[in-house]
Amino acid sequence: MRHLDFIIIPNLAQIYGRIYIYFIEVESYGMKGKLIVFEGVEGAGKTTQMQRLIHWLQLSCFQKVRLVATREPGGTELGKGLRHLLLKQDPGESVSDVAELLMYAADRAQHVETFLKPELSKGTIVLCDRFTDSTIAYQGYGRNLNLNLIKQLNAIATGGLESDLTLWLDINVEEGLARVRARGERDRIEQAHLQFHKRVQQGFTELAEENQSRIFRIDADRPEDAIAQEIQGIVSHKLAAWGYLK
Ligand code: T5A
Repeated sequence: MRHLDFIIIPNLAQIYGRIYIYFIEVESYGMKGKLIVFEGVEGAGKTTQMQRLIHWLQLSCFQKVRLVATREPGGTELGKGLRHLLLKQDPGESVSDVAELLMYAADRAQHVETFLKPELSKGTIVLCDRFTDSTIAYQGYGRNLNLNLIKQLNAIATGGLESDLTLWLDINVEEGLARVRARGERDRIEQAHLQFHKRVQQGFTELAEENQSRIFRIDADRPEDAIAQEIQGIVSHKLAAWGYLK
């Protein structure tokens, strides 16, 4: 059995206030990378499960693979500024729905162009906390903006890049919000009214129905270990199918 060789830059998690762990490969893999996305409503456990998946991949990969973790909004320097503007509790004036949509699109365009595409072209496995489905669910279903327009905007921002696998952590909205409340301070979007979050949840539900080969539903209202094990099963199956595990 061969082990993944990696270098960890240890303090990025603290710098970004949450996961942003980065492994560096010691050998080029020579194939196109894969984009694995975590999606779900507030407090579904995406961050928790991404960290656990990284840890598991680090221990169990059989080949030398470059692996990075990132997020939207906020995966680039520009994105960090946009994230602050989008999520701060008291923006000083109400943020219009269209302005919000365009800021998420700008964050994504920068992220795709300067980070995701270069990484994927090196053969990297990229784990990303939220991507295009969040815009459809939050701005489309949640804010009631035009879905076709959002799909076009997503296409412009991504240049056609799509996730190879999306893990949708499905949890009852009230339960997710209760977890967020228990954690402490809530950001601008977490403070939105319950009906908004329910519409977002409906968006994820319909997206999963429409994209069954890409989106895997995970019951996230379970203990962390059970969720992590299911995710590991799905990801190892995919990695084998993609030729990463031999
Ligand atoms: N957004 C984003 C849009 O509106 N449009 C877009 O296009 C995009 C890309 C991002 C915000 O931007 C919006 C969506 C978001 O509102 P964010 O901080 O990245 O902001 O928000 P979230 O992704 O929702 O992050 P959260 O931290 O709120 O939720 P997570 O990551 O799903 O949950 P996590 O892992 O932090 O866990 C939350 C709490 O629950 C506990 C954890 O310990 C933690 O305290 N927990 C569990 N408790 C019990 N059982 C389990 N199984 C648990 N798993 C975790």
